[in-house]
Amino acid sequence: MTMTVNILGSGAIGGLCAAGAQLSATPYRLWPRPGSAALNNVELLSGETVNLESQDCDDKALTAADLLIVPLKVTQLKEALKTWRHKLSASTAVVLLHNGMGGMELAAKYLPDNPVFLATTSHGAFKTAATSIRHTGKGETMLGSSPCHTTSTPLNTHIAEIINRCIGPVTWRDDIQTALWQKLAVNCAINPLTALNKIPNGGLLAAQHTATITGVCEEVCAVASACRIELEVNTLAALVFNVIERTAENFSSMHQDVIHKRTTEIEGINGYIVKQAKKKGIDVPINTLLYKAINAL
Ligand code: KPL
Repeated sequence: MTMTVNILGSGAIGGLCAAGAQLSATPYRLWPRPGSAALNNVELLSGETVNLESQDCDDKALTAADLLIVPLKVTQLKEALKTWRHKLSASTAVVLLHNGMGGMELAAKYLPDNPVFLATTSHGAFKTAATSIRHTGKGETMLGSSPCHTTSTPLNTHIAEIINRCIGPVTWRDDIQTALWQKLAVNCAINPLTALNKIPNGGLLAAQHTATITGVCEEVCAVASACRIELEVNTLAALVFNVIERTAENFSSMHQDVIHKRTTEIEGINGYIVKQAKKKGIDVPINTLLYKAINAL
């Protein structure tokens, strides 16, 4: 059975998912946010443009034959899940795909019975206009089932296969939480620093940023450990620098949000570290500084 992929919002990552679905002949629908236009085209890394031909979005409820991909900011998630829970059957699979943390808890509250999956991607993309996306960096996607939800092995395989078509290559992670914390560290370091300094990701290779990046990694490790996720500082710092090198010419999503005066994802990124650190009684001065500096912009 081929599922119909339903993609929420009009963001850059949603656009990549739609292009991937179309190119792999997977039926899909784009559901723009009320009041905003649906995405129209995606420029691929090859320079070729995909004109999106989404199926009609009638208002019928989604079923087990549908997959809902939610590539929204974590700040938009609560409202979206509150609206969408009435349109889903309990067997509709849902994939949350966002930077930062907090999605799993919201899904546990608003979609407790659905098979929910968590994903994180390192693909780079941005909006060149309200309805146009450009893919700027090849990445990969980590996928796993939400520890707060029940999924089955055949469904896991099927969802991994579909996500692979939409925004692959996909690696299935039984320890998706660890993958999410690793990506959190990457975002805690790169996103606020690039936004505050108004530089592309590669600008962080300058020696003046090394101590801050390493300090962010140390703090994330300490908080992760208190949350029972074991990460290693040197490995984490190496990962962050690897992403900086691979995405050197890209502008981080937070930098773009700040430039376009959109709400940033700071709450779910450094804000999440600050909040967890407070609960656990850990000092995180660097993350706190970055969090406050972005909020002061
Ligand atoms: O995820 C990203 C983002 O911009 O949000 C990184 C990995 C930092 C790439 O720019």
